[in-house]
Amino acid sequence: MSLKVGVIGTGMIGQDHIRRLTKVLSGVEVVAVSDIDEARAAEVAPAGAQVFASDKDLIRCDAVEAIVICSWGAAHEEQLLECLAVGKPVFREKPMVTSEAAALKVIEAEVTFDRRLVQVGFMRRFEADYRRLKAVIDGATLGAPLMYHSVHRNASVPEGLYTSEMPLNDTLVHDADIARWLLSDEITGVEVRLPRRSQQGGELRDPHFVLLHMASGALVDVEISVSITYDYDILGEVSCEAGIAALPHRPATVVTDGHGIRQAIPEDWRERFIEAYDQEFREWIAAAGEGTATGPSAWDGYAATLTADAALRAAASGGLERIKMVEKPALHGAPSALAA
Ligand code: INS
Repeated sequence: MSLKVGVIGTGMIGQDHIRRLTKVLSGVEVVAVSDIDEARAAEVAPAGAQVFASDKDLIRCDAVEAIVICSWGAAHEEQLLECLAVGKPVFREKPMVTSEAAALKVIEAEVTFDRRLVQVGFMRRFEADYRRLKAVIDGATLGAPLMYHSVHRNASVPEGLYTSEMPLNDTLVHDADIARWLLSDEITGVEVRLPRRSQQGGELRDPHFVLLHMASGALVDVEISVSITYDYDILGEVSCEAGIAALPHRPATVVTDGHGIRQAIPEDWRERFIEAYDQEFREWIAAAGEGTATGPSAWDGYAATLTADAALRAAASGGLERIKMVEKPALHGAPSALAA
């Protein structure tokens, strides 16, 4: 039997997920679609799917068993709370919400429901290379992780849509989440340095150099470049006490010609993380079919929101901005290092 899914938000990532859910994955059917732009929703809705003008109606529709939210901005909070109110599993693209208060409301609603329903779209955790890297760190053959170097380069970002705060509250959240997950640690403070400004970014402040302080004392440095022009380049290397573990370069055809020997790099995140997104949804479908959620949780969404807020403060203050988390609910796993 197929899981009957409603998709809210049919922009770039929403359309990519509809393609994935209808053409790539099995055991799932997109039965409803909604968007503030109803015409666009109608255009991209798979044959037979109902098109809703209101996201609330889609969430409450009896034919919809689980929801995928890919909408933009402040609507997230209300949509998530609505899914939790009706007890339907929900996949929420990152960022989960845009304020600490909203994140806490989502956590509280899920704890009250007493079952995990929310999965947040941190797709890197589903990629085989990141999973192998984590297995090496967890195996502890290299000793404790001391530093993680994360490189996050976008060739360009959508003009007009991608605003000057987004390197820190939209792009950085991936590195923050993967650092917490790889090192099994929490972020306690954030510093941001602004290097010489790139002329390629137009009005945007680019690049950013971010330092994440972890509860264990490990440090994570992150390069965020969003106008690097060449391609979508993601790198990661963990320095441990007795060795280094790094992400491999993606396999690609080796081309030799008059310009030299080279291998192509993916153009954008849809191509770079295509398998990760597929696996993320495979696991979401399996859990949602059981009426629950696994993978990145509302707690992880909360941690990302706090990191983004601290990073924005740090960019303004030039100093170290501390993060203080509430006590971690049992529903979201073992108490964090910060809970005490
Ligand atoms: C996208 C997406 C990408 C990230 C981009 C961001 O929404 O999350 O993975 O590299 O910077 O704007």
